[in-house]
Amino acid sequence: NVKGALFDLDGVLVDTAKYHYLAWKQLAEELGFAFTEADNERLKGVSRTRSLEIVLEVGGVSLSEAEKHRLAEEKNERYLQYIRNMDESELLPGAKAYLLQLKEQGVRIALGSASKNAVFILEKVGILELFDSIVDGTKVSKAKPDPEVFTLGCHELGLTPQDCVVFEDAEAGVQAAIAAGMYVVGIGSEAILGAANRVVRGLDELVA
Ligand code: G16
Ligand code: MG
Repeated sequence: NVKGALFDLDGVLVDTAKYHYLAWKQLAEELGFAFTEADNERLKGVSRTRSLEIVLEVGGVSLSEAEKHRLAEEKNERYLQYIRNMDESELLPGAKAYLLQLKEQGVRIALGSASKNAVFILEKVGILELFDSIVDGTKVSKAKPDPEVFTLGCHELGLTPQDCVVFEDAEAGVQAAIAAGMYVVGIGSEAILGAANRVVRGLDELVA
């Protein structure tokens, strides 16, 4: 019987991947190379620092730590310009309805995201108050597929892994949930998320 639900942010509740993509693409162009949507798939669920390394790898560019730090800041400034205009209409189909449904059933809700901008985004789209716990990129040191983000969320809810279900769109996130000993629902395609206990196209499929 489920007592806690842990949600990834990007790709599960909102589609921020498109804004991450625009910001990384501009950075790549500035550095003189192209960055495609296919390349962008590799950044999903991955931390900002690791994302930059992947982008630079795509362009065959190597830089000093100081330069990398500056570019990561620059990318985030651009990203913030995009997400500052987000509103409730950018919630993915079924996201809010499903959160409300769980709340009604007495299920406790936590966020498990790699993003350092998670609270800002939840506030923008108007669902921040639905969360009992927020575990984001400012709280964890180990990235998915490490289970830290979900283990901490479950702990903050005062529950055990067997009580919790994770909703994830990224393969590394599904692996993290499995490593945490939790039931995991993949959001996306069976081909990519086959390791999950169940796969649905979106949260709207789960709304009663
Ligand atoms: C999200 C995105 C990643 C992004 C990461 C860090 O993770 O999927 O592409 O690199 O957050 O974001 P920020 O630069 O805002 O700290 P998640 O875990 O919510 O899917
Ligand atoms: Mg995600």
